[in-house]
Formats: sequence, C-alpha cells, structure tokens
Amino acid sequence: RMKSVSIDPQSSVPKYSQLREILLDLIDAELAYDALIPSERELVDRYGLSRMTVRQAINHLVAEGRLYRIAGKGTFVARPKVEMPLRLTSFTEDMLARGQRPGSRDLERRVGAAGGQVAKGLGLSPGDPVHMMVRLRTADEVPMAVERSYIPVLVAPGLDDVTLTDRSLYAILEERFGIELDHGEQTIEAGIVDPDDAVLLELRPGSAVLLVERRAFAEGRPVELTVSAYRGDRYQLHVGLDAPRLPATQSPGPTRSGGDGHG
Ligand code: 16G
Repeated sequence: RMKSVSIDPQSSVPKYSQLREILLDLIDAELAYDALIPSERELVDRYGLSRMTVRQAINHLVAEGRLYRIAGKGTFVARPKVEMPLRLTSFTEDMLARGQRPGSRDLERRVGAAGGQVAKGLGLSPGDPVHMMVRLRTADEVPMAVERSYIPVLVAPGLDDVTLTDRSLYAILEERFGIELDHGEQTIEAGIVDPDDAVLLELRPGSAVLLVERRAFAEGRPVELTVSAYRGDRYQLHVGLDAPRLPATQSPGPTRSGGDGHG
C-alpha cells in the first residue's frame, strides 16, 4: 500500500482515494477496532481537503466495511471481516467456533411446489413438494446473512413443524431425520443487496453482498439448496493457492527436452 502522509494535488489519483489510503494506513498502524477516527472537521484541516472529499473517502470505507458510523457520535473502526468458511460447516458451528453467539430467525416457512431451478438443483421434477425457508442469521445479535433454503419434503417429512428459530438446520437434519451431509458444492458471486434484505441486514440500499449458492448432499442425494446473501461489509474469502502441478511422471527443469510439460 502506498505510504503517503499528505495529499498530492498533482497526482492523477483522486483526492478522496488518497485520503482513503491514508486512513487505511492509520487504521492498520494505530487504531484498534471500535476506536474513534478523527472527525471530518479534523481531516479537513489536517489534509486541506473539502468536506465533500473527506465525506467521500469515509463513505467509501463505510461501504467497504472498514468503518462504521454512529449518528451523533462519530465514525469508528469496524471489526475485521469474518472469513467465509469453505467447508461444509453450518452457520451455527461456524459462529460457535469463533466464540460468537449464533442466532436464527424464521422469516418464512412453507411447503411449496419446486420451480424449475430448485427442482433441477435438488434432482426433483418441477412441481415436487419442497420445504422453503427464509432465515435471518445473526452473530452476537448482528445480522450477517439472509438464507433461502429448499429441502425436498421426501427427504425430511415434517420438517415444516419444527421451528428453526435459534436452531441449527443441519443439527435438526441429523438428529430428527438421520441425515448426515457428506459433501457439498458452492458458487459465490458478487451481488447488490435485495431491497427487502437490506432492511433485515441493516444495510443501505445498493450495498454489496456475497451471494452464495450451496448444494449439500448425503449419500449422493441432494438434500439442500440454499441461496444466501452475506453482508459484503462483514465477510471476505480467503483461499490458499497451490502451484500448478506438473504430471508426476514428468520432471520439470531446463534439462528436459521435448513435450510442453502438460499431459
Ligand atoms: C450455512 C450454509 C447454509 C446452511 C446453513 C446451516 C453457507 C454459505 N451456507 O449458512 O447453506 O443451510 O449453514 O446452518 O455457508 P445451521 O445449521 O446453523 O442452520
């Protein structure tokens, strides 16, 4: 990251963007989370910027989840983002592992006819009955995600009679229905929060979310299809990278001749 302690008026980098970098360095170097950052007025004076430019930089950092505002109090450093797990864990397990209190609120529960996409994802025919559930997930009472899940009725008959409020769906599938999920797959993409979800997630309209579509299986059979909107300001993904591997039978190196190294 660029180290700069003052704004360069000649730079082609917009001033709000330069201030954003300065504030990020300040957060990294000096400020713990929940610490108050200097006021807009102080930043205006310190860097010789207009109030509008200062506000633009701060708005950007708020939207990115690096800062948060409390009306009448000021702007504070946000907690580090949560790493989205890339394993077949449940929200409940994941939050407990982080020492946070998982919460779940049933927003909608019903049995309905699977539409084309849901049927396809769950290996059903369109019109087959599925449990449909919409849940708000919280961590230490902070809204984190809205999850829309579909489970074939045949796989878990009677699931609609069980409350999921502050319960783990995966635990119920295992305990009541004997279903042990053994593998899954997930697609993650960037999205803009749905207006209704924005209210639930306490996000401004148009905020970024991570849209996650998960299918989970047990003994080769699709059990769950869930489409979730995770707060973009609270979650990030981290993946380890392996170097591309050459086929084991070929030894890489300058002495080799012939072939292109790929099978
Ligand atoms: C996670 C899963 C979701 C699953 C839920 C079960 C992602 C993106 N999604 O949130 O598909 O339904 O866990 O959690 O990870 P629960 O057992 O706590 O209800």
